[in-house]
Amino acid sequence: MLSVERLEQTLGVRPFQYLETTASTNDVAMRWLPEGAPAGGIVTANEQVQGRGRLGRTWYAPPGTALMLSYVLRPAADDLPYIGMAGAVAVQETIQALGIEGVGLKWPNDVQIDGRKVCGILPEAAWQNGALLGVVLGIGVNVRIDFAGTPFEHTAISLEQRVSPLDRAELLARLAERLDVWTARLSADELFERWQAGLVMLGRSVSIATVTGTITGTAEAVERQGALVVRDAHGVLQRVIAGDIALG
Ligand code: BT5
Repeated sequence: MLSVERLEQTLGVRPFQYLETTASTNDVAMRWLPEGAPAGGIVTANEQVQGRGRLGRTWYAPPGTALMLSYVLRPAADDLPYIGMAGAVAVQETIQALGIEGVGLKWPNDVQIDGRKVCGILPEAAWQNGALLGVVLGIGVNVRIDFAGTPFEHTAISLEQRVSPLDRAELLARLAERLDVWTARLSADELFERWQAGLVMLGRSVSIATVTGTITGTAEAVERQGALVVRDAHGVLQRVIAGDIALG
């Protein structure tokens, strides 16, 4: 069970907000930023009724079944490209520490177990008068969502399908510690290298839906700031900054 008392036990002195129900933890954290939300602060909820994915998509998580958090950063603007990487690597490490195998990253920042999505990541930056006020790193992890009969039956997975039972408050504290480590080292080569090493699609045939169309080819590499380099059917290298990748 998540509760303020339980989270105080696992998070210790870390500033946090716990909501039984909220629209989106990212929205709460975005409102907290101008009020002085500290780096490392966390917003979490038991239920999110308007959870958001990228590009206006929705995030599915019935009450009590998932870890949903928004982690506050006060980074330099130059470090913005690395924040999603830090989230993905921190989640991957947290899941691996549970003894779960087959954990990989799907470009740019999904975390998968055996090719099924277990976590989605949504970093959002807040600006004030042209200056970066802060960033909210939204993370949703499937802990015990039963996907049977949902549109995600064949593409998603929950942690408890591998290790059960799990304590969400404990899991949150462990993840927060890994986020502290990597968000303190956003521009470190080691973060990039771990992210790159975790990516499952390098060297494989992919198709990527971008806002300007679909690119098919071989995922050859990732650039230091996260762009994906794809060799298309004509042998031309294409650089993709944002999109949705699928195998084949
Ligand atoms: C993401 O978007 O994967 C980012 C999800 C971020 C969610 C967290 S929860 C805490 C914080 N507060 C928020 O409001 N959001 C963040 P994207 O790459 O666009 O993937 C979304 C797509 O994944 C959906 O369109 C579905 O196809 C699929 N999906 C939705 N819910 C899922 C789930 N629980 N597990 C696996 N796939 C899911």
